[in-house]
Amino acid sequence: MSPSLPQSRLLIADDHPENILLLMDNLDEGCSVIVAKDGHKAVEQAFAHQPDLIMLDVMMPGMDGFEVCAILKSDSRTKEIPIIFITAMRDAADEEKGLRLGAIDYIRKPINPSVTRVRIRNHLALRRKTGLLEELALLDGLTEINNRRWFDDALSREWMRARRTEKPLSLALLDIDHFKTYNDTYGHAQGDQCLIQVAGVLRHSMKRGGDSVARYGGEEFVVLAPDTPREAAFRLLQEITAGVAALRIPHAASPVADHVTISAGIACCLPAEQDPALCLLEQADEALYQAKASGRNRVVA
Ligand code: GH3
Ligand code: MG
Ligand code: MG
Ligand code: MG
Repeated sequence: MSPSLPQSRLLIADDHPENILLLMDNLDEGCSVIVAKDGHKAVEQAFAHQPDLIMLDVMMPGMDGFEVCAILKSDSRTKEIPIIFITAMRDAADEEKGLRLGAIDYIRKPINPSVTRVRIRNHLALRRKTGLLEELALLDGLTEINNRRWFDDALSREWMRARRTEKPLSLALLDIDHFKTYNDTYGHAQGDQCLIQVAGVLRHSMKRGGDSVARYGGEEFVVLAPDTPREAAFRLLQEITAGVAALRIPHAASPVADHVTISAGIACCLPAEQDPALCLLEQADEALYQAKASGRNRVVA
């Protein structure tokens, strides 16, 4: 493995230490290994360390490898981790069972070390690619901040968390003022650059761990601030609007300033069971409409 590749973390679960050692001797450089000597330990280690790949024996005391696989595949924290069975169980029915449980591969003991090494390498490369694609699927291609798909999940996640913790959840919709005129004046490519710069200000304004920002679509962005009362959200959004104004991106055709400005609408609530998360978006949209109607370049909460 080339040294520029990131380290891979492997979990090897087998009740016979000599099997673990044999596998460890045949791994590429750059792999770190966590071991488990029974099924319960394997589940525990997988949850604790989120390895990139799991090599799983079937016959182990307590909980067998099939049970381990079923547990890991049904938990959102571990279900994407590829599992390879490495087992002395040679029946096609067992192999079918393992693959049906979601394992990516099934290798019979005694292993062929060099073949096993290449299989592991290939599965790790595939995992890396899948992980990259999963990350890209949640990012906006132009601004490289989170996209709408990411935000939809984040909103329902935070909505449920806020219901549990009984803490107020704030959401703000932000929209660039007179952006159509900006494109008409400076061209679409320059418009794209403007979006990238505005997104940069938003990203750097997220100083608190739980706060997040996404491109909602077009020239609209959304900020989600858990455990944040309305006044604190208002201050955050005022900082953001000031930050965008401070970029001093020239916008000669704007009726509100000689540079690019944004408007924002804030909604804040303590989620109640009967309300859908979407009502927060609707309220923020209404506040944004008021910010636009009352002159733009402002925050309405
Ligand atoms: P308002 O102040 O009311 O928000 O007016 P506006 O002109 O900003 O609003 P409108 O919705 O009329 O126009 C939004 C513009 O944003 C139109 C569209 O071409 C532009 N836009 C949306 N996505 C992109 C993009 O990815 N790149 C560029 N350059 N422009 C975009
Ligand atoms: Mg065994
Ligand atoms: Mg708009
Ligand atoms: Mg706009």
